[in-house]
Amino acid sequence: MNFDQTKWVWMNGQVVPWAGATIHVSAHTLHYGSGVFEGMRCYETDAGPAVFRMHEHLERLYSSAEMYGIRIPYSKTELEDAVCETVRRNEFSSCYLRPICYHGSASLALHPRNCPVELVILAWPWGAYLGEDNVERGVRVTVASWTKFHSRTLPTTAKGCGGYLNSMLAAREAAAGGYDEALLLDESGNIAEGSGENLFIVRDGVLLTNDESSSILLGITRDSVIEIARDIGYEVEIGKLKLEDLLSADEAFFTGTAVEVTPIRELDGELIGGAKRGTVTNRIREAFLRAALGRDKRYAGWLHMVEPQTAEIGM
Ligand code: PPE
Repeated sequence: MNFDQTKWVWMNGQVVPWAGATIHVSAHTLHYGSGVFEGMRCYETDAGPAVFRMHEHLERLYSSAEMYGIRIPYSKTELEDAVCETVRRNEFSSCYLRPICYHGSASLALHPRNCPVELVILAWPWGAYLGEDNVERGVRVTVASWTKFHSRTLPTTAKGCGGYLNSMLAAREAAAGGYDEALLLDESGNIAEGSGENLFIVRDGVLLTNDESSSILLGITRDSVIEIARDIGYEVEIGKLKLEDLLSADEAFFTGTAVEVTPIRELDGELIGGAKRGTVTNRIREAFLRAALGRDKRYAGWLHMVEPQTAEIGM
């Protein structure tokens, strides 16, 4: 992760130097996690940088904000322009983007009624989230002893800052045990998701994944993979997933903006699908990257070009 390559930050309507993008230690969000955020990727296409599914990510930002009673003080178009400006000002051809909207400083009562709503957009270059080698080899995963929070605890479909303490505990536990990533189960013991990813299983050529009834964040990569897989001709079934489904799977992979499509090699020391290479996973990963890089016309609508376009994207 390279923050040192970022020069500019979009903060409350203005582009400010990285070092000047600060908030006060009395900010409500610092104490209580009262903010919502998004993670998006901007890819380098032949027609210039393009933000993958910005529309859906911003829709989710508004909906996360609504669930926490935060009123975002900008229109969708203003935010789209702000995201593009952040990429342009930093002169990135590709990057990760992190819009975050939070309660600032005014009071530390739990109800943030007097606290201003602030919005910041960060951008930085971010390569393979779980390591370059792991994209090829697959990641080693452990089942977390922490349970994924239930939707009666916090809205699981919202990307709320405070909710990530749950993911952080699981990720720390996995790292302490020498694993690459944690898998969290829901309150019923079914699989929920990784600390920052959704899960797919491949069994007999069919893709299986769960939904919000298993306390997951409804990932935009998950949605893209479901569509891409069906377009290739794979059947995709959505339902509860148990650990035994994962252990008996032919292949398994994580999806998420940061990890894109990353194969899972083993779960707590058990190899998934033996030692054989995940052919379905590879096909899905390649098709996903072709879409994100603007090399498949069918998915051109998923790309938001950073620079205004004069001609259609060439394929
Ligand atoms: N579940 C969780 C809990 C999650 O955080 C993410 C994204 C996903 C599923 C996949 O969602 P989507 O990106 O829309 O496909 N995690 C973001 C943050 C990861 C981080 O460590 O930070 C991400 O991938 O950008």
